Amino acid sequence: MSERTDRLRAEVERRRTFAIISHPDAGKTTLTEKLLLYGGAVRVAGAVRQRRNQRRATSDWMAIEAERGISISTSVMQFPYRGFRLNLLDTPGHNDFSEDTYRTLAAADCAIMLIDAAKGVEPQTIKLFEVCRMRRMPIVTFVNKMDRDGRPLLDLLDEIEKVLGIPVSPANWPIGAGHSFQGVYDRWTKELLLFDRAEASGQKAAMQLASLEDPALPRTVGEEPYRQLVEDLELLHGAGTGFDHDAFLAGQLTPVFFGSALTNFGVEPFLDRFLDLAPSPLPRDAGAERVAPDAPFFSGFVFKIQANMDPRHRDRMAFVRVCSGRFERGMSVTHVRSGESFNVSRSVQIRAQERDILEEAFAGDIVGIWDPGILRIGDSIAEEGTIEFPGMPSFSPELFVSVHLAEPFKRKQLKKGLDQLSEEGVVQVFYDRRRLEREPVLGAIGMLQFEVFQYRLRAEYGVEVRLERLPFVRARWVEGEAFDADEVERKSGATCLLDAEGRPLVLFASDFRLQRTIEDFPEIKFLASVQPSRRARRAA
Ligand SMILES: Nc1nc2c(ncn2[C@@H]2O[C@H](COP(=O)(O)OP(=O)(O)OP(=O)(O)O)[C@@H](O)[C@H]2O)c(=O)[nH]1
Ligand SMILES: [Mg+2]
Repeated sequence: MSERTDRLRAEVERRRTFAIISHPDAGKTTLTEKLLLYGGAVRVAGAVRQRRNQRRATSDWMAIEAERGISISTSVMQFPYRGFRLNLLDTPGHNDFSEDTYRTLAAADCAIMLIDAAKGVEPQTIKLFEVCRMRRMPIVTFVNKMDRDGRPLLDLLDEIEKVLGIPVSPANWPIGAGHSFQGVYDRWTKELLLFDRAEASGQKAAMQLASLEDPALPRTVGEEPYRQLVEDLELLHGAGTGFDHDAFLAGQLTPVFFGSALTNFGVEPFLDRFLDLAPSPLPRDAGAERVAPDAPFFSGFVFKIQANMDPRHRDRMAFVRVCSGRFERGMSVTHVRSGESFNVSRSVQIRAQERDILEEAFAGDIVGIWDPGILRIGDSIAEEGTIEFPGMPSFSPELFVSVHLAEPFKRKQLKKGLDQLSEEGVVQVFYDRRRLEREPVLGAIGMLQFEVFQYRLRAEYGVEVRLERLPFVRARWVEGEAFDADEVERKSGATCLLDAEGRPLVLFASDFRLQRTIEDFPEIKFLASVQPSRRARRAA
């Protein structure tokens, strides 16, 4: 027993599970790629914005991502480094895909927040930071693109503190910026790390250790960068916030690192320090219980579902964040919502779209399992069938389209695609109350979601659809015995539909209409978000 507990503890200790977040284009995927490079998981890092015949980023593997050079869904990557086991989640920055990012944050224990040195704190970064703060998640800041001329760094730090309202503590400091960016000074070890330009950005950048006291240093790095570094360090010494590890773990202070993911400068020292800073998996709330990561039973939850990741095997994979115990291939687990048990005969470790058979996993790990047809985002699975982690809410969409099939005989494929893509959360799907599946309505937060839907429907299901914009801007689920869809439609001019679980939802053409309806029907509750219903449903 105790030997088993010791093993569990040791495995939990060496796990680090983190998400990379930021506004679009700050360099999350590029940094991911470079972390994989240093972790030895890829030999040559691919350029994100690929040109024809060039490699592309491991984590932006969907065709539409490579085409556009943006990430549209979270990629999961696992790799070992220095005895640690890393689970990295590369999230999409675009606002239209923010629900995917929110769900991913539930599976991470800490976050790396990227700031573009030239652009500073951008709107989407603020939103994501707020989500992390709500979860009291520790955040490490990486100021990226130091190879470009950016803003004065002290101003930038000031902006992070003011806009995000979190004290910053620079862990290292760059020497030179833009073309002259050549290294970082580690404020904790008091070492200066100078980088050699790599042959190509796909290769590691060699590093040399130097001392600030070395009289030859001004000559090596240039008089001006040297003078600036000494001056900045003095300023920081006087004014900078000291580092407090507990405050960091509580999400009340963020250490800041500088580097350039593109040229690899600063990536390695960042990774080394990050692993020391980042927490290993912590206990998690499951209803009234708190589940310890080294508890003697396996438990976890699904935070993402994706089908057709590998065009050769059209299958449906659920991404499970392990929260406790030891997961073992072939084990029998209970699907907590339905109480049904199933055997996890196929489980994989994921690296973007590549998979390796996974025999065992521990708290913090992300495991890919084949969905036996009952799993939904937010579902818990456990060795002991009573452990249930908080579900993932659906938020009411603000954009709506109706779906029209170009070839009527493909109705069956359309239905398959609709079911799958809505269960993945690509879009939400709603049905007419009377004609049911005839004319589905799609809901989304952003237009790009519809594009992805259309693209994937074509690529993965061979179905061509035309989408027609509907004039609604708000939707609310309704609760209350008194709800009578016909009456609400008649009186408020709204439209009532059913969601995929058969729950009524009302669409409004304006905020004014919504307000009026709320006033007209005081006995009905209008909800902007809902938890998945407890009812188990078997996918067709
Ligand atoms: N100069 C410079 N460019 C960089 C650096 N890091 C990334 N880039 C470039 O910035 C662009 C966006 O990089 P991505 O890594 O795709 O950004 P992202 O944050 O993953 O973007 P989304 O996933 O779409 O939110 C690409 O053209 C990169 O080559 C850097 O350190 N320096
Ligand atoms: Mg990306």
